[in-house]
Amino acid sequence: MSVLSIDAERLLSRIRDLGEVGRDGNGRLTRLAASEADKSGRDRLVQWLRDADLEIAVDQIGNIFGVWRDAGNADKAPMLIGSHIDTVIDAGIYDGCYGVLSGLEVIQTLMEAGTALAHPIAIAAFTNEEGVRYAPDMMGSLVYAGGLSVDEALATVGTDGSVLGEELRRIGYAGAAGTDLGKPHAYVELHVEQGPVLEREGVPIGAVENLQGISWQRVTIEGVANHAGTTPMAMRRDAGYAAASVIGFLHDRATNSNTPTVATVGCIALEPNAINVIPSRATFTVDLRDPDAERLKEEEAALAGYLQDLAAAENMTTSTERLARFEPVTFDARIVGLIEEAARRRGLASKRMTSGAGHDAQMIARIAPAAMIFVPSVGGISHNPREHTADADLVAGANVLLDLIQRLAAN
Ligand code: HGY
Ligand code: MN
Ligand code: MN
Repeated sequence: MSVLSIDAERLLSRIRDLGEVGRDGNGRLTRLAASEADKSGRDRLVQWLRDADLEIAVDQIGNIFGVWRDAGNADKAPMLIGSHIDTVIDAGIYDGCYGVLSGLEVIQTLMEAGTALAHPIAIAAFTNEEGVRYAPDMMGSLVYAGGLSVDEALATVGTDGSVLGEELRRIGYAGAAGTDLGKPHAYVELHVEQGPVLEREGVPIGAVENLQGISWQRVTIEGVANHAGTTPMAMRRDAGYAAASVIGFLHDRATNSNTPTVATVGCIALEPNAINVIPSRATFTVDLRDPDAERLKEEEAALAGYLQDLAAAENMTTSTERLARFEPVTFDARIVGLIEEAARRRGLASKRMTSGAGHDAQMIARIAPAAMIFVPSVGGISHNPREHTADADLVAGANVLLDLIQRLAAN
């Protein structure tokens, strides 16, 4: 197999270019799923797919595909390279976009080299990977893998009251039924690590062998509004205080657990949200994660028990709504080994690791052999405008992807 290399400048300039699409007046990058900003990012990607003469398809949940087939492999299952281009709020420029644009770069490099492969190569930009506006996250790839019906997904109501299906129609990305590439031959996702491990150990390539379980819930606590000045402490049914005690419970339990369990309350709202009114209601999200399926269940049960005790002790009512629940996933051992081999052939050290973040790969692993390649995140920072990966690491990761795809699509 000839040792090709990607066009580094083409990849890096597209990452920077897409990273400017969807910035607000304060320069913050936010391309929430099916928003105007997401449309602009999608349009930019589709233009690059068109410029590369790829076959373009958009399915009913708005997943975008670019496919390179030739006469020799047109009827074979595609080798799929994917990720996402939607972002969180005030995001960095690499999360998701790096994997999609590297996939495009790999295809163009192979096309330009006239490489003949046994399988078509396709890239996917999956809809709503982040799940910030519409839960659950990884929604587009979950629908593609058959884990959620497209009708149910399209009917999802967002945090802003919008309906996903209507928004996809509004931005022009509600694809036709039957636009389906079918089960991929295999799936690989290249992604920035978003954590501290590779940088701390000075290793340029992560061969991701598994991904932790994810539990998202929305918790509502009902107290009683009352006067902030006249109500003695013993008489209060303060939903704000109750929410704070849950947050403290989750943080302390995860911190003191000596396990990889992580717990996050990322959204919270108090009603009536007035400086001199004891909150009558608190609504907040709980994100629990653990690589061990049993421990994740234990964490969910511990939260449920705490809420029950709290309600009794403080004379309040609590309720929970499940927003997302995904079991831990183990990736394809053969592909993980090929990632290590591809890194070694390029003189790059690699490390087997677990993904702390959710990714589209965990959904596609339900229908095809799948694995992920990580590259280091500076300071382990992500979901933050300071997210950064060195150009050399970005290029190295894309070249390992290039070699791996040639190997996987060879037969
Ligand atoms: O939540 C996650 O881990 C991913 O960024 N959607
Ligand atoms: Mn991502
Ligand atoms: Mn993300």
